[in-house]
Amino acid sequence: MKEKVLVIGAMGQVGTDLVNKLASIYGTSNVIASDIKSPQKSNTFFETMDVLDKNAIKDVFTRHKPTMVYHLAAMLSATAEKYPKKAWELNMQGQFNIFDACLDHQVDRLFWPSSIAVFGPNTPKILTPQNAYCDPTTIYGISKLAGEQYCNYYYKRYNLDVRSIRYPGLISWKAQAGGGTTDYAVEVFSEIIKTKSYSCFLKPDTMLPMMYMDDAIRATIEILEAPSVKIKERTSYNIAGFSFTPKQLFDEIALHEPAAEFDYQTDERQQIADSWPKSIDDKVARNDWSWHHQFSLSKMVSNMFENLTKP
Ligand code: AKB
Repeated sequence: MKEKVLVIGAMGQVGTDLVNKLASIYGTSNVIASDIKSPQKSNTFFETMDVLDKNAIKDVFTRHKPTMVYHLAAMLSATAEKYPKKAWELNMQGQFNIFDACLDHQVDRLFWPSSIAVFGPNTPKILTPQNAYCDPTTIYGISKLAGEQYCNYYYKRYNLDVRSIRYPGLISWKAQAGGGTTDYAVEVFSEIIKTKSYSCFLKPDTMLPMMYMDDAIRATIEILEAPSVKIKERTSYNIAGFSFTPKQLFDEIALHEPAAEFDYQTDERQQIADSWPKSIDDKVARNDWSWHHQFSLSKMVSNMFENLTKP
């Protein structure tokens, strides 16, 4: 069957890379990108759509008849703490609207992203297991934890084939991150290349689980392409790349830019980071759908410099 793929939240950090990759797999004319804001240019069809506007959603689904949907639109941890009610509405109501549209329009498969933010201060911090105790303290984490259960509910009750992974912090060069607690690990590259200095909003020893975007995109596509029987976890899967502290990342960056200078001015994001795991155990995803990461910290840093300094 010919796939039609709809990516919602296509202009965000994940969406930007995902749309390009999907276009190379399914063909540009079979990918529809959508976001609340319009891009200056787009290689694929583009639809401006607000996930809180049910009529607009119905219109897009009716015209394009997607067979696969990636619903990425959400407010991330740091911005969500500034606007908790708005974040709850966007993350939850947006999810309800898209899930219902997928049911109404008989979408075959749906991807919905969760996050390491579902974990909280009482979750084991080292190699956090798949089914660890979750007590998130951010509104973003609470919305993701509720959203995971909603995925499971829609799968069991309505047979909606929704699949999910818990993203760690994601590092990419095509698009900036926006509104997250792990954003320092993206911002630092452009700042060092531009100004040779970077002031970090987390303490030097704050270890967090991270992943290079190439691995994250591969995981996102692989989980949706896996045969349905392999997807046994219908809430969301832990996936891991590597973990590092700001100091470890900056030491690696200094190998590429010896003149780089770093300092630390912590803000409210430190508290969020302190509530999250330091590393993730992803053996369930490895066993169920053969997930494996490819990028290490040093390979990621080299790749970032290579791409960001290309003439
Ligand atoms: C954030 O920092 O909010 C995100 C995430 C870990 O989900 N990058």
